[in-house]
Amino acid sequence: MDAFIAQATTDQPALATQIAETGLLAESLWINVALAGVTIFAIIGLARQVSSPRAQLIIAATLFVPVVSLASYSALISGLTVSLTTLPPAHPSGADPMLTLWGRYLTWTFSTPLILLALGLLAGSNMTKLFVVISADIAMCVTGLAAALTVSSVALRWGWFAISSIFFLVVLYVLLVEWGADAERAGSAEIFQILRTLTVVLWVGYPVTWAIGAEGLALIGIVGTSWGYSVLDIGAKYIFALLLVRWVVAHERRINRYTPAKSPVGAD
Ligand code: RET
Repeated sequence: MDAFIAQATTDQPALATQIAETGLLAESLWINVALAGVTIFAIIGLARQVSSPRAQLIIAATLFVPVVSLASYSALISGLTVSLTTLPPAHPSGADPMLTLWGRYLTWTFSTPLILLALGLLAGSNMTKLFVVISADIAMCVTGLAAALTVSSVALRWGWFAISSIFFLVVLYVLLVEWGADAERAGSAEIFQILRTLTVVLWVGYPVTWAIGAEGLALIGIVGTSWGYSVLDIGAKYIFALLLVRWVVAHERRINRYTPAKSPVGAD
């Protein structure tokens, strides 16, 4: 344990320097630190007039998305959640140790459930669907982290990728089928449809980036992969958050009027 901590602390400055010296890579991270900061201030500014607990809850869930993002990108820049990984010899990225920004996959475990919580509350989802979608989403992120960190064989990496994708299908099903109908009843369909389209299109971009990026087929290198995720994050987190909060602020009364339908009580 001591040796592990010693290695982690001595590697950190070297990894942070390596990132800082790879200009385009560092920029892909810093741009998100800046935009996450701007989004946090914008949400706080917009949300000051909101007084109802339900609208406040949606905004609080949304606010923590850029907060987690700020922490995530800061950890990557400081070399804390980055490693040099020796991939299996058959991996297309080559045999040299590769810089793996695994902190991204780790922190999605916290940011993506918040996105789904905000979307589910907006759509007027019941607790069961919310629980299922968030559980599947966390499982998707954790198995995605396993895909990136598995070095024993290329096949196992893709095995984890496949498992993660199955959980992703559950998330997509709830977003596309279940919550669409809920949002109609809740009176939030107009904004829900916009946010859902934004979310589905951008979220599909993450596994695609993984597959063609440095972790997968290596059709694009580490810098290109990092920019891929960074650009997706700008849409899936900051633009998403600002659209959502702006709507909630303008339609606070509509959100307040709606309480999710209780499941019918059957004879038992
Ligand atoms: C991975 C690889 C394994 C297969 C699948 C993936 C999906 C990732 C997704 C990430 C979304 C992240 C967001 C982050 C915002 O903070 C893990 C890339 C299916 C959908 C929106």
